[in-house]
Amino acid sequence: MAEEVKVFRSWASPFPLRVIWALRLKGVKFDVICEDLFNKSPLLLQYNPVEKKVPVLVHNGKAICESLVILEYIEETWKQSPLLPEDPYQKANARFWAKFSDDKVFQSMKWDVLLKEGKEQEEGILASLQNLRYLEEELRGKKFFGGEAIGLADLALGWLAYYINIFEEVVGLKLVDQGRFPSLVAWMQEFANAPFVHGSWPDRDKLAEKFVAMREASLGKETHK
Ligand SMILES: N[C@@H](CCC(=O)N[C@@H](CS)C(=O)NCC(=O)O)C(=O)O
Repeated sequence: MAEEVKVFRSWASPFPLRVIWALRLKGVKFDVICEDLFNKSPLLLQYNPVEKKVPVLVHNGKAICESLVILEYIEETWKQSPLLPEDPYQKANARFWAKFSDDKVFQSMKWDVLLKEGKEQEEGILASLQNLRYLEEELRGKKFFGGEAIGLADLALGWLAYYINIFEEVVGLKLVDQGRFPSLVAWMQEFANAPFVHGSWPDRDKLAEKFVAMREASLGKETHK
């Protein structure tokens, strides 16, 4: 019997892209269900009743939520093209950087740089630059966070290769440049060039429009507090 593999995503979110990339990289066939997050489908609510978020992976009727948890599930279920090294220490390291992506890099960039202004934004910029410096140091001398091949940390951080440039444009500042972050810039290019990444990014102009609207709504809300 054919396997059922479905990915619930939204058009703009970077998190489902991790799941899509992992499945493509491993050559697993899947269907995509694109959710309107302002009008979530009964199926999404059924499959992710706790968080009600995308991504959700549905594999033969079983739902798995949280993108980093889904990546681990994919890795254990489809063994080809491994995302994690054998060595326990290196494995722990890859998981550390994947978590760092969500806990620090995404947090500081989206919530503090994109959606704030003034002092809060300045602090967000400093925090973002520090986080990027950590990534730069980790990457130095390596092609990918996973070494010679793309691994779990690369998929987790892959959103940077596209979204950071749009965040920068919307906010009107440059965070990542060749001079300060040569390894990171090279990694962003290598990652974006990977065959499984091609054609996966959301429309750039539409994303920029969405982030401008989010920023305006966030600042508007704050000034009327
Ligand atoms: N930590 C989650 C984050 C997922 C997430 O924040 N998804 C957002 C889209 S960017 C969502 O579905 N939001 C819907 C909502 O909050 O109602 C993951 O990695 O899967």
